Amino acid sequence: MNKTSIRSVGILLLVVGMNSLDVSSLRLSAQEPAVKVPFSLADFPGLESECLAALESPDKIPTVLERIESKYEKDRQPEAIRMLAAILRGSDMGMGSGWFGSPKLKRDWNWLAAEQKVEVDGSLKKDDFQGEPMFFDRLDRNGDGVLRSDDFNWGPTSQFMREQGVANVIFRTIDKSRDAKVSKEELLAFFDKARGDNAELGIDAFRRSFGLASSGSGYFPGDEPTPERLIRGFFLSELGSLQEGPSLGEAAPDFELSTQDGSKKIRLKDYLGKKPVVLVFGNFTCGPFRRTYPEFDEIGQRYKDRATFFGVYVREAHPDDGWNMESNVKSGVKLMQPKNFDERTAVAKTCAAQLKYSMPLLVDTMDDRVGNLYSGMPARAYVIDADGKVAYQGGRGPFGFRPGEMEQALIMTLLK
Ligand SMILES: [Ca+2]
Ligand SMILES: [Ca+2]
Repeated sequence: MNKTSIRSVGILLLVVGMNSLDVSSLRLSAQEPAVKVPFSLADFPGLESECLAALESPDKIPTVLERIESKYEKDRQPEAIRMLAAILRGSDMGMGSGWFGSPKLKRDWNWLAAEQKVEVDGSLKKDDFQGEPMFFDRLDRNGDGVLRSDDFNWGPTSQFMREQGVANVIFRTIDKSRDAKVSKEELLAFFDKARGDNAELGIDAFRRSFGLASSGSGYFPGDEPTPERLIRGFFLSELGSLQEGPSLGEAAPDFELSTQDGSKKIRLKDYLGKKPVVLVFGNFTCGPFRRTYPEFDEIGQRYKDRATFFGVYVREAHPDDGWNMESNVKSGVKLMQPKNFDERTAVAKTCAAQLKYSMPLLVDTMDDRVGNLYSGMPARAYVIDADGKVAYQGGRGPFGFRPGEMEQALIMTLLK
């Protein structure tokens, strides 16, 4: 980080909201296969114990890698294989590593530019925008009054994403209560702590208060996983679904799930073919999900008359009997992986109350059917067109879980 970006940090704090992006996600994207490849653990008997044994004796790692990777052509590996290989190779878990890839979008800036009849490398002013002014304002991510390709770039090189990465570290440091809001008291407490014995806060002391230089892993102290923890979490689907979800343009797979209060069963099919449908997958023990969900809920309220929103509650990512997180304990979130549907529903109910869900929250069944059908674990967002086809599959959480990106996809669905 250079001095300019450190100086802009105070301003960013005021203007940039919270999302799930960590500094660790500012990495290059991995190569992804164009076609999804089916994956089943049944093809690899005994793989988990083989992986765990290889961690004990690292000279066995190449043998395990050979076993899993040789089954597929190099550019057609299923996401689960890429993830497992990344763990075995000791890769940092961040955007671009393992199965943390790009979102799938039916409509992007190129689509919008063609629709609005402007050049892809040109720009679009508000007066020339064909559509509601509110849509323009929401698409204009950096608020400079024109739409350009950079408003739609969610990749690691975009200036906006770099700013958000920095802003998130600052925000998380000051938001001691971890409720995704900075209060005046929290800001003053931060100021008092950071200035030390001085009356005012200088730039060096300000910068050092965030530990930006040492927060390379993106984890809070005590949260960084061991490779063994990652292997176990992988095979429990706590790191994420081993499946990849529907492709873009595919009919949204149907499901029926109960709401967290048990008041009704929702069948997806009954809501398709009218308005777009947005699905927001998540679970309470996923810290980035808790921090980010409020933004999804705001979007849900903003478009409540134009689209149908459902939350889907899935398997815990960080239960106390799995990859338990110190940061969860500090936030008062400590629970075991639910063993039956009643237990999962009880956690979903707590989640809905604490995060103030305004959209219905549906609870996935214990076989994780919908979480696997949509690859929704630990957190992920979808936009389904009014014709029932998948228009947006956000990247896997935590790194790909981006409310702003989902909102742009939804707006473009509504513009069509
Ligand atoms: Ca702009
Ligand atoms: Ca707070």
